[in-house]
Parts: sequence; structure tokens; C-alpha cells
Amino acid sequence: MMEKTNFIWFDGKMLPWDQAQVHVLTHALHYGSAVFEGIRAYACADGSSSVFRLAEHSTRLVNSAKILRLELPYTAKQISEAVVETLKANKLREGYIRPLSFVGEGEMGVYPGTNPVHTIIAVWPWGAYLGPEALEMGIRAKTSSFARMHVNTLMSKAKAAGNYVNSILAKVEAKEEGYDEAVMLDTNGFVSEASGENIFIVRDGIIKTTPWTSILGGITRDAVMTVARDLGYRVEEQQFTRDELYIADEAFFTGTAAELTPIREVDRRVIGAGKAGPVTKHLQKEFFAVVKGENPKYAGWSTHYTI
Ligand code: PPE
Repeated sequence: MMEKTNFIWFDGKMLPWDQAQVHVLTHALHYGSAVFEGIRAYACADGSSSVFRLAEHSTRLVNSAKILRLELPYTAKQISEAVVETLKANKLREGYIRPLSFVGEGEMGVYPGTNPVHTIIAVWPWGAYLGPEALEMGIRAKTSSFARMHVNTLMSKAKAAGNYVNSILAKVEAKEEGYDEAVMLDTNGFVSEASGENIFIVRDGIIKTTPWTSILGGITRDAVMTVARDLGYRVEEQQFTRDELYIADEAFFTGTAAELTPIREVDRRVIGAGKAGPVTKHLQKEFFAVVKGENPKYAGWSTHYTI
């Protein structure tokens, strides 16, 4: 069970957690007509907290709504302000933030018509997404029998609720077969992303990640590419196949929830040495320093608040 906090921001009001409810005929519940974000706040050494790349997450929410033609009555700046307000109201120093904008009740039927669009922001403590040992030991992944959506099937650049049925299919299959996560291929057969993470490989010192095609444009992906390039690594956004993944020296997932999680095995092929490799470890160390606001070079990525 998730750990509850006290308040959920609901259309501009701070409601007690248990009162933030909707009707069963909410359009989004039937048709997946919602867009959301996942953001993390980290406790910093100086006693403050830092929300990682808040502006980019709020902008992506606004863009997701635009792609779905949802009328969002807030600007990215207003969403960012509401996020900080919700963290403060809950006195949460560190945790996960989930803004969600969804089509409410009114008309039934696929066409959302003039149904109202509601927005909520919930926050709660959330530890390592793929288990406490994953960040250290790496995880075991399986190539999914489900392909990631074709670029004209669902809009992968929108973080839309409906897109996640594809993720659920892949994740459930992987877990039931004893793996931690699913690696999904695109409809051309190239590696796309995981159910809730982007994917990177390292081979002969070169870092490679999927181009911005069938994937969600991960904000962690962007941060890791930037930090890696600044550290002097060569980073390429290029298609690669599952067998290139099998013979990679290192592989890892990135995501707000998963952070930077090493992959130690794919389809029963051990990746590299079967544990976090040197490049992965280096990037992981830098990444955690950056998200905790410890690297002044990336101060612009931190929105600080104090409880
Ligand atoms: N791809 C997918 C499909 C995805 O859901 C995420 C985030 C990413 C890539 C990485 O994006 P970013 O967080 O901007 O680096 N997945 C979110 C939801 C996970 C969940 O189970 O819920 C997340 O990590 O917050």
C-alpha cells in the first residue's frame, strides 16, 4: 500500500486525502482521457528540498494536454506553483509528485464534448521503483511480446493515461514470467523503451539511447544525456536492436520513478559483468548528486522549497 499524505490539490483547492474523489462515470475512467506527470522531490544537505526539473515536467503536462486536445485551464507556471504548494501543505521533504488532468463526468461516449477537465496533484513518499536492491544490483528484463505503439497509433510524446494499457500488458507479462521489467520493441522491431522507463546501452565507451520516436521524451533521459556529454562521454540517439542490447557492455533504464537503474540481464543473456558497469556507476553517482542539488552546474534544474 502506498503511504498516504494529508492533502491533495484538486482544481485549486487543498482537499483532505480521503475527500479527493470522483464519480464512477468520470470520462477518463472509461476511456483513459487523462494526462499526467511523475516528478520527484529530493531532500538536500542544506535542509531544503529540491524538485527536479519541475518546469520541464509542468511544460510536458501542458504539451500532453495539447496533443490530446484537453482544455487545461492552467499554465505550466501555475502547475509548478501548485506542486510546490502541495508539497509544503503535506510537509513532504522528499517523495513523488503526481499531477493528473482528466476529463470528468457529463456526456458518456468516446467524444469528450464539453465535459469538464479536472486537475489534481498528489504527493507521497516513494522509494526505489524497481525494488531497494535494483539501484545497486541491477534488474532482470525481458523483451516483451507486446510492441510499443506505432507512432500513429497513440501519441507517445503525450504522457497520456490511455497509453499505459500498453505498458501494463508488458509489465504484467514480464513480472509473471519472473522478470522485473519489460523491454519493448517498436513496430519496426527496434528497441523502444520499457513500461515506464527509457533505455540506454553502453558499448565500446559509447552511450546510446533510442531517438525521440516511439518513446516518451523522458526528462531523466535528457538529464542523463546532458550530464554524460558534459562528463566527456559520446552520446548517440540512435536506433538499436535487441541483439545489440544483448552484447552491450552495460545497459540501464532512466525515469523519474526508476531514477537510473542498471540492467543486469535481458532474455537470460547476462549484460556485461552482470552488475552495474563503470559508466553506469559513474552516471548514477553524478545523477544523484545533481537531483539532490549538489552540483552547482545544474542549479537551474532545481526548484528549492523549505518545509
Ligand atoms: N517512458 C515511459 C513509458 C514512462 O512512463 C516514463 C516515466 C519514462 C519513459 C521516463 O520519463 P521521465 O520520468 O520524464 O524521465 N514513467 C513515470 C511513471 C511510472 C509509473 O509507474 O507510474 C515515472 O517514472 O514517473
